[in-house]
Amino acid sequence: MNTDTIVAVATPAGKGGVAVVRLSGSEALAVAMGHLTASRLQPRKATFCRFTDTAGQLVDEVLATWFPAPHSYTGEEMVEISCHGSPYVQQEVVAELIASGARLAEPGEFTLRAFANGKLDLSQAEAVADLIDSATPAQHRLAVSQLRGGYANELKRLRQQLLDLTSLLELELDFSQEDVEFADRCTMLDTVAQLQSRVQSLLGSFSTGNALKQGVPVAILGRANAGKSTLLNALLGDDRAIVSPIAGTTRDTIEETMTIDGITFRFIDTAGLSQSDDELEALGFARSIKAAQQATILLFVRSVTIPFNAYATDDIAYFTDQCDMSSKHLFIVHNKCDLPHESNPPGHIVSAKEGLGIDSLKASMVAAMRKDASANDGVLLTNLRHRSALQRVQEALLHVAEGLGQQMPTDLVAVDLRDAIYHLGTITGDVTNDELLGNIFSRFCVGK
Ligand SMILES: Nc1nc2c(ncn2[C@@H]2O[C@H](COP(=O)(O)OP(=O)(O)OP(=O)(O)O)[C@@H](O)[C@H]2O)c(=O)[nH]1
Ligand SMILES: [Mg+2]
Repeated sequence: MNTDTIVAVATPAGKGGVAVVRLSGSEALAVAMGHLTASRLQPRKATFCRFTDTAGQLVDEVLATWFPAPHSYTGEEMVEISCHGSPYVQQEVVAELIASGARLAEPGEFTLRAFANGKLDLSQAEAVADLIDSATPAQHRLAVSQLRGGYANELKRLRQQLLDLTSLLELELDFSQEDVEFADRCTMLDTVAQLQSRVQSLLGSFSTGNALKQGVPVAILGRANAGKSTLLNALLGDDRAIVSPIAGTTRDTIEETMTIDGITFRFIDTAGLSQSDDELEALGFARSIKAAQQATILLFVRSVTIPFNAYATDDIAYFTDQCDMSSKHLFIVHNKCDLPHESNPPGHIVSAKEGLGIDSLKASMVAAMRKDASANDGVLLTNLRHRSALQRVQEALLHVAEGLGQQMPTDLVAVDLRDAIYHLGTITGDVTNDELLGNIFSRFCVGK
């Protein structure tokens, strides 16, 4: 691990009122003091002074703050210099500090050092990147929960339980000559089953977590002319898609995002089901199926002018049969309610054209996602890397359970258990390697 002194602008590139230049490393204070007119800096107190170049010329008037190790973001000696946000001044300040012995930081290097010094675990460091990227309240809540919340605690608890189990098994191995069993195999199997079910619910929360992070995919499905494109436009409050009385107007999927009550939705208008054997339509329809399979919410749109039992249920089954519905919501939308119609079965009654029932449909989608998000005590898996690691943990736990169930020798069971701990450790960074760290921290910007 490098401990040389690094420097970078922490604020966004470009012109601004103020810019913050950060220094971290054992020489941070010395390097900074070579350019500051203050006689000394007090710990964690901003000092107003001048920043001069090596020739003693004034570069800017600044505020400098010293964060003595280990009470800083990185855990190292740090100095933050707030200067005026002119690109020229920022560049000069950084160049001068480099001339005095600092090195330009790599992307994410400050956070990497925070991780290396035990200030954050790896999943928390990743949450910092998500927090910086978050643009909606839902994304922000997920990042904050991963940074300081239930998710990190849940991982810690899982790890502790796995470690407890391992130490029991290892104790047995130590006394293997004496043929004693410290732990009753049934109790151990019970514990493993509990662990499996916790990992399973974390894995199960991924589709919700990922949807909230990336935008909840909503597929607008149904027959040609049902009013799907009109509904898309009504939801967006915008004339996004072409609408016409000709069946088969929409040939390709059209996607548009919108944030409602803090949750981002990705609405996907699709080509409608039709009887024709037009080749282009068939291609478009294959995409509709794919949109349905990838969606979290399916809006099945029908026109109330065609009796429900005439076809609609078969159409719905046509989509749902091709999807794993266990983590999806199906909303039936009875459209064109401004026209004369028979009474409708349960569902949402709307007129996309007149804008009737649209707000209540939106509110139901928001409510469905809020409910999903609060399941599993609000602990949601959002990170693809964590998901594959947890899948490995789950495989290893399955082997542990089999081993215990089949009275396998203790040392073999212990191997699988260590495997589970290993994979869990890759999430938190208890186990790590340079390639993994490189992948994660290269996502950051310079200065974080
Ligand atoms: N009266 C009434 N007409 C509607 C309503 N919604 C859609 N329409 C009309 O129904 C026709 C078809 O609407 P679209 O939105 O193009 O239907 P679609 O489901 O996207 O059709 P395809 O793209 O061909 O699959 C158009 O003439 C719309 O004006 C509604 O709520 N009330
Ligand atoms: Mg359409």
